Amino acid sequence: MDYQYIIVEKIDGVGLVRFNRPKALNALSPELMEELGDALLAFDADPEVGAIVLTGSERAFAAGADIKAMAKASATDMLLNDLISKWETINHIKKPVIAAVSGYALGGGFELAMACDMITASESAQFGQPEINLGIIPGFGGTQRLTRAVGKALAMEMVLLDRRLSAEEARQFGLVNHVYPVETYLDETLKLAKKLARQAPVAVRLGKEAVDKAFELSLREGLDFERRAFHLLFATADQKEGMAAFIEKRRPNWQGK
Ligand code: DAK
Repeated sequence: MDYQYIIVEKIDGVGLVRFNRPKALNALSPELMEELGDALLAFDADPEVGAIVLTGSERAFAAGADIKAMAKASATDMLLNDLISKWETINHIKKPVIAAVSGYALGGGFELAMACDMITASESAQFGQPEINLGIIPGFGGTQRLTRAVGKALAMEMVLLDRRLSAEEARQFGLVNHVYPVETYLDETLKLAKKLARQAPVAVRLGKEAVDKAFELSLREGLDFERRAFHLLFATADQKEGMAAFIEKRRPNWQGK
């Protein structure tokens, strides 16, 4: 598929999406988000792909939603122009998605990264919610996902005063899995993604769903969900194979069934 604002590639079971608006620091325009949604759904449906990586450039993962595309919008324009469904696609992807962040991850760029399952960062990564400087607030989870990770005090400072987080700070708060040198962050992220792509696919899918439930359900409901998913995995060929391989002291050969 030919895209104008993203570049997609498949590498050893990993679907890689690179944002490609370098002059605008990868500002997430409606057109880019439409292409991203399309690419995510295509990778999610592709049996050759086991994990997905989203990345930008060394200078910018993404400097936010495209301010120039929003500047003149009315409240009803924002409500009716279906921005939401383009952004929401990320929340419906079944395969694990890693955001590989270098440079700016601001506003919607940071929110998009937080909607992924893991974040890796280069040492130059900078995370922030600068919307307050534009007279608005975050609109895609920045007041919710961020607050759960960093707590109320720091979230208030970030949302109201544009306090930014370095890569290392974000790692300490559990927002970021790993921090790598700028030169290697993408290669290291691809290694992590290839590892994910080699795991038992049905167990990965249910594991991702179950961890996500921890943010959405009560503990009782989350535990019930986990138990059902655990039982369901005993209906898979991969559970039989995984346990047989352990006993026979060999590597498992997953079928994704
Ligand atoms: N939008 C459009 N263009 C942008 C941009 C952005 N967010 N960020 C940078 N650019 C453009 C600049 O306009 C400039 O273009 P030209 O003037 O050359 O044409 C070019 O990228 C280079 O930027 P600078 O010249 O400013 O570069 P600097 O190195 O001096 O500064 C910077 C880099 C990242 C600090 C600065 O560009 C900056 O502050 N950018 C804006 C960051 C920001 O405020 N981001 C938050 C945007 S609001 C929602 C979904 C999402 C959202 C809301 C709702 N729903 C689904 C409901 C999200 C909202 C946002 O993200």
